[in-house]
Amino acid sequence: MGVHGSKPHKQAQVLMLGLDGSGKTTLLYKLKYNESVVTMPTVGFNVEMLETQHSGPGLTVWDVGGQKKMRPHWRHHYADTAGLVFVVDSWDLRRLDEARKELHQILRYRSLRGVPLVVLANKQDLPGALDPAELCLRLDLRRVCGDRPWFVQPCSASTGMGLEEGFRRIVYLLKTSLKQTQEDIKEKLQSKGFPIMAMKPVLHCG
Ligand code: G3D
Ligand code: MG
Repeated sequence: MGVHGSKPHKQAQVLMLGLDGSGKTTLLYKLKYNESVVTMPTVGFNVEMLETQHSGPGLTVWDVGGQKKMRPHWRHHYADTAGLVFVVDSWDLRRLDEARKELHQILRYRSLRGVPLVVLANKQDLPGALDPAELCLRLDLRRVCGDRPWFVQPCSASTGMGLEEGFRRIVYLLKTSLKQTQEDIKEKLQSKGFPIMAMKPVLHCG
């Protein structure tokens, strides 16, 4: 991929969620500016546009505050979300259960049905951090994701390791699931007696 700051012409909305302290803001700015920033707990949200190569859609990434009081606001972003990134602090075993519950609750929302998910297993630079396979088990991802396209990417927002791969993966899943979505729409329209000509592509991926 290669992620840059200039404005691309096709945009897909990516919602980045996770508990407070999991590293969302750090990784967004590491990815965008290759800079390590000193973060404060995010009140509200940060939003950045990331450009992708190979004719993929540009990504508008929403980093929404993860503190308990902020979480009820997450759902206001669901309707426009094309892809979901859930960031986990893989080192903080005490909060894994809380992360699992929040993630499961998010995935139950109707408007996020079938939306691709990338779990970023962050803080891999810390000794004792869970690896992706362990995290996958602890978050019970296989069961909760069902048919949803999903992937677990190990990363470190401190070093930058795995960040581009994670967002490249969401682009890949978006392209795949968009094809499915187009098929779903086609089926729905056909079943309602609409001609296929009435369908416009939502997003054109090369
Ligand atoms: P949030 O936006 O999800 O709430 P932040 O999380 O980006 O504010 O990060 C919370 C803390 O985790 C920050 O430390 C940040 O430096 C640290 N952090 C984020 N990603 C990593 C990582 O990959 N590795 C390590 N070791 N630390 C990380 P402080 O000390 O400022 O609270
Ligand atoms: Mg933050």
